[in-house]
Amino acid sequence: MNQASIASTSAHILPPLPYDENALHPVISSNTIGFHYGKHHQGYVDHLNKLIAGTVYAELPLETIIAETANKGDQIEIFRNAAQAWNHTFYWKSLNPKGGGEPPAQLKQKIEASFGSVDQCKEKWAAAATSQFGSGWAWLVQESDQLKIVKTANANSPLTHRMTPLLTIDLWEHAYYLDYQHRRADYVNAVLDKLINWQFAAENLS
Ligand code: MN3
Repeated sequence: MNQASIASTSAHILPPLPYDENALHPVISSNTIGFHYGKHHQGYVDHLNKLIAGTVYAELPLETIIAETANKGDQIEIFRNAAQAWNHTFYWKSLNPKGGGEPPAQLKQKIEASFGSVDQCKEKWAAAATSQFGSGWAWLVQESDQLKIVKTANANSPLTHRMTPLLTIDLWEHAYYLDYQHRRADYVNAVLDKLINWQFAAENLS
């Protein structure tokens, strides 16, 4: 096998979107998805492949690259692109055209135990999302038997803090600016009410 074919077989690929680009309309437009998935997410994957070619990270799964480059100052570009590639795939799965509404029963019980009610969970999530200064992510996570809302800056992930991500909302301006401009709270609340994929969260419970 020559070098070129080794590189092409080990390269990370952009996973397919779980729905059509226009499926999240009117909460998130196909215009936003086209740039966000087709340019930003693709860009992180392409940049990652360039950065890891010929390095010790070249053959490793994405999660391993994230774990092994987190908090290593000299590998920060690899970490950022690997984490952004992972975060975006997780974000697309966190949304569903038929999302929102009531969580499945077992998840709902855990939400009520941790936050009081589903509404209180969503309020805390929206408050974290709107108070994140600059770019980042707002997550529903599981830490032992407790559910929590955490926010991370830039590419950072709960994966490297021993927490299990259940759902995420992208807070980078490219996620909402074409549709909502500066109104991040409107984007976050619309996602929580109409798109959030509670079924996916239930599948992620450990
Ligand atoms: Mn993004």
